[in-house]
Amino acid sequence: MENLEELQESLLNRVATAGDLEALESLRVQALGKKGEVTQRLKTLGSLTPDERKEAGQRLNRVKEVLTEALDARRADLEERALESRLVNEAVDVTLPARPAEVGRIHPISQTFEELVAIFGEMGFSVAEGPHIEEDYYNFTALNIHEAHPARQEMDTFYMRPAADGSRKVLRTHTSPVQIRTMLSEKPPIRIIVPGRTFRADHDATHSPMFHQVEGLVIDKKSHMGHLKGTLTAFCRAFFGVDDLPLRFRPSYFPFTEPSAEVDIGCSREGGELKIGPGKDWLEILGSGMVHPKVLANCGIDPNEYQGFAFGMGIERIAMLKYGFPDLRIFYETDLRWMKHYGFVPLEIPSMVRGM
Ligand code: 2U9
Repeated sequence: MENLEELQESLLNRVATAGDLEALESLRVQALGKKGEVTQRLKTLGSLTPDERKEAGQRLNRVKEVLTEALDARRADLEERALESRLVNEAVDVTLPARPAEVGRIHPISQTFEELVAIFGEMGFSVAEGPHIEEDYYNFTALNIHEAHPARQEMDTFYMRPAADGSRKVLRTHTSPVQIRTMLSEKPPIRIIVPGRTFRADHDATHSPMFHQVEGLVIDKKSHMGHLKGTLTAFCRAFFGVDDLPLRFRPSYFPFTEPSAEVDIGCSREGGELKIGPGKDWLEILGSGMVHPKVLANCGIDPNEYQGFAFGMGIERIAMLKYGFPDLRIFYETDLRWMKHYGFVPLEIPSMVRGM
């Protein structure tokens, strides 16, 4: 037992220099495990005289106590260091932005599209879509546009090469053929908007050979002009963000609606600047009317049982009015500097709750 002091010192040294929790545990087993150095010595106590045993036992137990304390302290120390190093290595910088700043921008036409969907969606409309290359029947005939109607002339319409049977498809001149397809495939009540590309042979500051329209259609047993006026008033007020925006309904003519009305919104022009809201002037914004009974009949809907209203407007036109673009050609120039300035930030999706 003479070298007990040395043993204790050597064990304490090894505890102090154990580099990690694993080394410390193996040291504990070497000293205090079943075959450990201290345990082995405790086992030899039986061969001593009672007095020697008492003294040696006390000393050995003291070594065991000191060693256990040192092991516990070192373990706590190593655990704390391991935790600290994990905290450093796995640190998350909560001051970093959640996602990188968006570089791309939403085109004003797409933004206007989303605004239309948000406003009419809130009113219970769903969105319908259809082909750009259309049968003559769906684009014209079913809509009560007769063979001799000026809209059918080559001057206004892009025709495809004739098929073997002489029939010619067209690039749709409005989105109305989608409403025809919907009425043919779905039973009323119907409440849809149809935003999309349309094509007409026209090109100047306010016309483009490809432009976007949104049309709407409601078919039900008791739909009437009052519903048409209410729907379009609510839409224009929400879209332009003017609660008291006045609307004027002027009698008009379209082959597919009867009666028909063109709709103006109030505005004022002061110092060359256009302001949308109550004022002295009016701006034409959309066309509308009650769906012609012949059009309903063409789609297998009994005009004696059902009636409906429809409307249509140019998306470029309403975007130009709302955001103040003077010339629509800029929309198609794919000018990135313009997009950076006039484009909209992604994820700021328009909604009736969050605003347009
Ligand atoms: C069906 C029945 C009726 C859609 C309508 C208008 C009036 C209209 C123009 C506005 C400017 C087109 O972009 S524009 O040149 N549209 O004035 N559109 S009513 O009426 C329909 C459509 C489909 C089955």
